[in-house]
Parts: sequence; structure tokens; C-alpha cells
Amino acid sequence: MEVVTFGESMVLFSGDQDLPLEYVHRFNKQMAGAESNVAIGLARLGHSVGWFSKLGQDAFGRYILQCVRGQGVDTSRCTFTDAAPTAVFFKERRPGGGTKVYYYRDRSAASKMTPADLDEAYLTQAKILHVTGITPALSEGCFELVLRAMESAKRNDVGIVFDPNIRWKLWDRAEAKGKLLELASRADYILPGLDEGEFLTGVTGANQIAEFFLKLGAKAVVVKLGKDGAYYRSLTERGHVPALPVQEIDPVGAGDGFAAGFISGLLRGESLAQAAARANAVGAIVVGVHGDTEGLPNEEELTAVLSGQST
Ligand code: CKP
Ligand code: MG
Repeated sequence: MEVVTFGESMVLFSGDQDLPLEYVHRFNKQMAGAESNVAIGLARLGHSVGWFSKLGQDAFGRYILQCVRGQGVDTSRCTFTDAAPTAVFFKERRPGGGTKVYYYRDRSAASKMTPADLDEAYLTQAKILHVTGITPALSEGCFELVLRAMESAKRNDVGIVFDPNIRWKLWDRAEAKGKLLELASRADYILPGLDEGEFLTGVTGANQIAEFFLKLGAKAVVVKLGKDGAYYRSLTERGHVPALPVQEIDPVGAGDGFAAGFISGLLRGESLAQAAARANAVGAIVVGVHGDTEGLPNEEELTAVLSGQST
């Protein structure tokens, strides 16, 4: 396995009209979760990747497992529990554009994960561990699991990619800052959005954010700037990748596409500039499609976008 990631995935119900949820009658059933989005993105680009979670012993848990496994992701380390349900969330298509999400995930099956759910031998044979700041927000056990995985990766030369993915609905602000910085200090590659970076570091602007995380021990930082592309910096390289022209249909999942593209670049041995461009292109493609994983490109589609043949 080239990459291992883990976290909570949920069944996603998206309203079929641009209306507040109370007026929506029909919902499409899909599934999503930042880490499984990344795993699916990597599998589509031809990489071997494992994702694990704790799923409810219920129809939705089985559905999530089928979806992720069906995309070619190794799910052999997933476990089921009958002590808590699989979480769900709803996506509202806002009148006038944009989306809003509503979670029903409190005390879910995934929030029961602890360090005991980590198979260290499975993790340490990988080249990259991918973790996000969503998992540590779910429970103390989940925070401890992320910490254990990062420490084990560090001891065994597994590169660590960290996406802060701050979810304000899941965190108290002070706790978020403390715990996410504790995790960031163990990461090799950090992929914050501009707002997230400014919140965590207390400094302004992509270059300063990158400098802060490099001093904290990261090898490279890529700051996602949305419509302005991305800024990357390591000790030896720095620069800016311009955004690709896209029609924004559904921005949810773009950050995960970005992470998948970036990790794919690392695995291909690309320079930081190339990996950031690959990340930026995958993120842009995802924004143009409804759903969190449906737009994730295969290598052929991505190459066409990177070479300017299509967007
Ligand atoms: O940062 P992104 O928009 O790429 O993340 C989207 C995912 O895991 C989405 O699939 C959702 O399930 C979540 O983030 C979340 O927990 O918010
Ligand atoms: Mg994100």
C-alpha cells in the first residue's frame, strides 16, 4: 500500500433542488468523508491506498464499505460496531448558489475509534500517512488515534500529510487551535486553507503561514487560496500556482481532491511546484461536479487538464 488514511465517512443526502432543506422532498443518497474522498481520488489516479474507519453495524455502514471498496481502496482494516450508528449528513443547495452541510454525527460509530484501531504493521509499510483535522475533533479517542498514527509514521519514515480541515461545528475554538497545532508539529506536509492557516498560526498571508509551519518542522506547506490558486513553500522552493478557470458547482470535496493530487505528485517523485500544480488541478476538477467524489479525475482526465487541453 502506498498510502494509508482513516477517518469518518457518512452517508450523504443531497437535496435535489436549490431550496432550504425544510422545503426539499427528495434527496439523493451518496457517501462522503474527507479521508475516503482522498483515498478514492488516489485510487482513481492509479495508486494503492488503504482507508479504515469504524462503521455502524447497519445498512449505511455496509453501504459505505461497498462504495469505498468498490472504488479499489483497501478496506481490510475497517471494523463494525453495534454500539453506535453510522453517521449521516445532509447537503443543502442554497438558493442563488453554494452549498451548506448539516451533520448528524454526534456519538457516531467512527467517534468510538481509539488507538486500539490502529494496525501499526499495516501503517508502517506505507509511504504516506494522510490525516485530517476532522478525526481529532470527533472524540478524545479519535484524537489519541491520530496522534498514535503520526508518531508511529514518524518513527518508521512514513511521510505525513496533514490537512487541518477545521470544522467549526465540531470544535471549541481554543481546543481546535491547541490540538491541531500539536498534530501539525508532527507533520511533514501541511495543506491549510488561507483562513485555517491564519487561525492556527496567528499570522497573515500565505508566505507567513508557510514560514510558521516550516519552523514548526514541516518539510513543505501548500496554502490553498481558492479562486487565487495555491502558494507552496519548502526550504528550497517557493511559488504560486494560478487557479484554473472553473464553473463552481459544488466546492465540497475540493480540498480532498487537492490532497489526493498532492500526494499523487509526491508518490511520482515530482517537485513541490509540480505536485502543487497537480493538486490544484484535481481540486479545480472536483469543484465543477455535484458530489464529493464523483468529480475526482482519472490520470487521463487530469493529464488533459494539466496540459491545458480541457478544464
Ligand atoms: O474540505 P473538503 O470540502 O474537501 O471536505 C469535504 C468533506 O468529511 C466532506 O465529504 C465531509 O464528509 C467531510 O469533509 C466533513 O466531515 O465535513
Ligand atoms: Mg478541506
